[in-house]
This record gives sequence, C-alpha cells and structure tokens, in this order.
Amino acid sequence: MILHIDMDYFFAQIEERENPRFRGKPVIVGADPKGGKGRGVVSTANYEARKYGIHSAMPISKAYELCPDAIFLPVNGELYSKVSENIMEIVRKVSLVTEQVSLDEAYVDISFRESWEQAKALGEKLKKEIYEKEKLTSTVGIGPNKMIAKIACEKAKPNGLMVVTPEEAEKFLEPLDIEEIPGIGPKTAAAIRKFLHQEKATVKDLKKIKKVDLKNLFGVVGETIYERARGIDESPVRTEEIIKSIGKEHTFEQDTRDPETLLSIFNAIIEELSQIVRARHLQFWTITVVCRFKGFETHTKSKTLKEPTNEERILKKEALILFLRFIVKNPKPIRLVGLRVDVVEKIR
Ligand code: TTP
Ligand code: MG
Repeated sequence: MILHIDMDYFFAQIEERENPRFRGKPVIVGADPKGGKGRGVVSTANYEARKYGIHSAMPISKAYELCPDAIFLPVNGELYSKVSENIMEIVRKVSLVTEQVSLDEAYVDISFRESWEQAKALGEKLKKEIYEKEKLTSTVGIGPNKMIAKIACEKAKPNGLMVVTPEEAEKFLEPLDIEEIPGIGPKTAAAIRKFLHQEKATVKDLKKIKKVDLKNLFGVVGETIYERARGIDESPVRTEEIIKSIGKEHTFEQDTRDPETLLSIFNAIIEELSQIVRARHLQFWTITVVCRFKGFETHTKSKTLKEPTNEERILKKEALILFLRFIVKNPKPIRLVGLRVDVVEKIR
C-alpha cells in the first residue's frame, strides 16, 4: 500500500496564504514578466491562472500575454523550503518509510494498514493535519504501488483523495492516455502511436502490443512499459534521500553571442555546482550542458567520465568543451545556458 502526497499549486498557494487578498485572483510565481519582455519561465500558477492556459515551465512572456492582469510574484525559495520542511516532518510521522521526490511531493509506504478503508482514513488524517498546521491544501493518491498512487493523486487534484485498490488498478489505467503513464514521454508515446497506426492511444490500446514488440521498439524499457500498462510497478519507496543530479541554469536578459557574457555566466555556474558537490560530499560522473538558442530551441550534450570525481578543474574543462561544441556548431544567439551533473555519494 503506497500513499503519494502532492501539495496543490505549491509556490502559489503559499503566496496566497501569506497574502489573503490574492485569493480568487490569478497568481503566477516565476521570473519577472517585465511588461511582456521578461525572459524566464513560470514556476507555477494557481488554478485561477491555469484557466487562462498558464502552466509551469511556460515562458513568462507568454503567461503575460495570456493574462497581463495576473499577480506576478518572484520565487521566494527560502520560504517555500521552510514550508516544505514542515510538511515533510508531518508526512514522516505517518511512516519513516518515506521518499521525498521534490519540495512538495512524497511517497509513503503504508503497508502496515490492514485495509484500504484504513489507508483512506490515514490519507484523510494526513491532509487534515497539514491543513491545520500549515493552512495549505494537498492531494493524496493511494494504490498498490508508486505508479498507481501517483496517477490517482493526479486525478484527484486539487484538494482531493483517491484510493485505487489492486482489483481496480487495471480498469483504472485502461482509459488513460499512454502519456499519463510515468516513463512514457512524448517520443515514446509517438513511437507507440505509430506502431498502432493510431493518432491517439490509451493504455487499453497499448496492452494490445505484444511484449516482444515492445522490447524490439524500446529495449529493456519496453518490458517496463509492458508491465506498467498492466498496473505492475515493483519499485520500492526509497527511504534515504538519494541525490541523483544537481543543476543550475541562467536565462540571459537578451539572446547573446558575446563571449565575455557567455563565459562569465557559464564559469559562475560551474563554480556554484562544484561548491555544492563538495559541500555535500558528492562526486560527479556525468556532465550535461544545456543550451537554449533563440526561438526556444533547446539542446543538451553530455559526457560521462571514466570515474567519478569532485575536482572543479575537471568539471571546468569538460563542461567548457561541451559548451564550445554548441557555440561552434550553432551560430544562433543563445538564450539560456545550464549545467547538470549526475552525482554519486563520495566513498568516505
Ligand atoms: P508541482 O507539484 O508539479 O506543481 P504545483 O504544486 O504547483 O501544482 P499541482 O501539484 O497542484 O499541479 O510542482 C511543485 C512546485 O515546484 C511548484 O509549485 C513550483 C515548482 N516547479 C517549478 O518551479 N518548475 C516546474 O516546471 C514545475 C513543474 C514545478
Ligand atoms: Mg504540487
């Protein structure tokens, strides 16, 4: 029995809590829109703003175009982290077998409950306690595994609770679009639709594809897709917080090819990441550079080292090589640069 909890419109809901006069109005948290000329993205928006089609990761300029009268607020990361800590403390009281996946989202193994009714009561209690202590609404999904719990939570949003029992699981999944299955992204979905000769495909359609065909299409991932379509997901709730990757990015005020601007920002990102890696006693293994060009065209280049290390000198060298490849290959002005490292725990 797995419980998945996800706070509703998290950053924006905290802002509403702090400023009750924002309630009922569209609220957008993210980069400065600068009267429509802003260049960053939306972090999140409350449900009033979502009615205008505004969503996370949308360019802030687009959000401004859709709803110029919305309340635009900067990201107050410090406040959101503190609230997140308070919430996760409440969640961990349910069970220590908790896996926090982001600031506002966690899985809890609640297999100690004796029935699905009891599981539901536990979910309700958790929601209530978070609301009483933090004055914030959340949504809970409960199911026989992480995948089902997560999708149930999506379906119950906002301020909802949904339980899907093992008997209901397959029927629950069948009408869903294949892209609602975690692990099936746009490219995988397109390949599945092509195979089926269909413009749209549900999980029920996906189940018509034989395991061997999915394996031929996607390799080992094909097997996972085959299982997930049937409601099977054996992945455990990972209790320790495992940091898998750390990243930083920067959007330029104007698209640029100015070497001094590009290099000074990129070097600052390298230094910042390198400091985090050392502070947390981690080592990096794979280095990925992201470059977004004029027109939002986004590319990544990666390099995996022979062995993990925490040396800034190596990060600098490898990241710069990847970055230079972008500059040499693509003459377009650059909108955003980013760097991500996949990390492992340093053996102490
Ligand atoms: P989500 O849980 O994905 O979104 P949400 O809580 O705003 O809305 P809901 O769950 O009701 O659909 O993400 C949690 C927070 O993480 C979100 O409030 C802001 C931040 N975030 C970003 O900064 N950028 C993003 O692209 C996403 C998806 C989230
Ligand atoms: Mg959320």
